[in-house]
Amino acid sequence: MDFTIPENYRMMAETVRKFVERELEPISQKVEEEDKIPEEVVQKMRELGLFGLSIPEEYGGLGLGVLGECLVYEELSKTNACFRTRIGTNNGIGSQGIVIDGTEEQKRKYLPKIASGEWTACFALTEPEAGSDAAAIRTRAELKGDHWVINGRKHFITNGDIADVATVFAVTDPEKRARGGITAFIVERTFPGYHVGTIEKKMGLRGSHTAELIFEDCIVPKENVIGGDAMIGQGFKTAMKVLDRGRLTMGACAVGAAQKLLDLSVRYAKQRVQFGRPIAEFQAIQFMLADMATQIYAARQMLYHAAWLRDTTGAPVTKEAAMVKLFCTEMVNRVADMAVQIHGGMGYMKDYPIERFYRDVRLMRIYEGTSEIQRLVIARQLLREYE
Ligand code: COS
Repeated sequence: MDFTIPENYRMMAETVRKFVERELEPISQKVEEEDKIPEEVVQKMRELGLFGLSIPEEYGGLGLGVLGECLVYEELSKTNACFRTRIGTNNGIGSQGIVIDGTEEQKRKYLPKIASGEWTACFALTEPEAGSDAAAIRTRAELKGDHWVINGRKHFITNGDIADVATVFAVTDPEKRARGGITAFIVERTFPGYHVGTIEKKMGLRGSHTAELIFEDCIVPKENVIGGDAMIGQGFKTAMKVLDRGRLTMGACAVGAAQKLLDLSVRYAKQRVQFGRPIAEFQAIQFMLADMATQIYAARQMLYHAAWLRDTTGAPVTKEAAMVKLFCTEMVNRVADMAVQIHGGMGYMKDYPIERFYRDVRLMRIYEGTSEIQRLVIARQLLREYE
């Protein structure tokens, strides 16, 4: 076993760590209050190549493997979560449909713009009646001559308000649905009939927006079916493959946030004096710190192993990705709870980042597949292994 992190990944993670410390962390509270990332900061993120971490070099990205991408996400997740969400859809769910299943022409047309951050990409699967049950989507696409006409409504779409291009999933054969009846389309914001609806009000993740996308007789050229004609009806599988990959990177976000919560908690416990000594000297606090550190260690090992497995074998690692998403996101919620407890009243105050992390990490157990869906995916794969 070789646990050495490749040098180029280590250097990239180090660059991002410094960028977080110098540029992002100092404005994390301001972004929270204004619910907006300043454009000049987004520009710096573009210059660092952060929008194209996962996109192959031949299409303008950095071409990092999943492990490299995870290391970067770990660092980026040590500050306000909106920063990694800003680049997250371009590297993950917004681009991966094209990276994994797109035609060469589609890759050449769209990926360079997504990788550079000139365009923002998003993933439009979820609908009011289809969340965990993704195959229940109602958005309909019908072929009329040389184009498709899409009608329907998507919601909770991360970066939906600012996206220039969306991967949109629509039913093309209502009989077949998940098995041959759902198709993935590349839909540009400027296509007729594409509308951004309400921006949703959330518990946290301020600075990052989720929005409704509404398609009213939206005209999409025939060549924008992801993967071309041969992939008509295969969109549900594309969605599942994209989510498999996203679940690993979500694990990295959880590990990074948990590490930051531990760092803040240790520092606070060493300087907060009660009963005449720093609270770090009390066993009650030490046990919480020990539990936090142990859980982070376990989560990080499984994350790196699953990412390495995916990079070296090229296999989808569906079961491992679901395990990573489940374990890491549940872990960070336990860690956040302990961090609040260690900080006491300060942990509940808005002047301090703990409260923000506590709200933001809660979403990780829900989006890109709830913990319950991860358990379902793991159990199904597991049972199949014993057939
Ligand atoms: N990779 C490739 N193909 C996959 C797959 C994967 N990971 N998972 C499922 N499929 C395929 C199946 O093999 C099946 O095709 P075949 O019959 O040809 O083999 C087809 O997709 C349907 O699969 P399944 O029967 O498992 O579909 P279900 O409707 O039972 O749903 C779950 C599967 C629940 C796993 C899916 O709906 C899901 O992931 N839901 C959560 C959605 C989500 O994460 N939403 C978050 C918002 S988007 S950010």
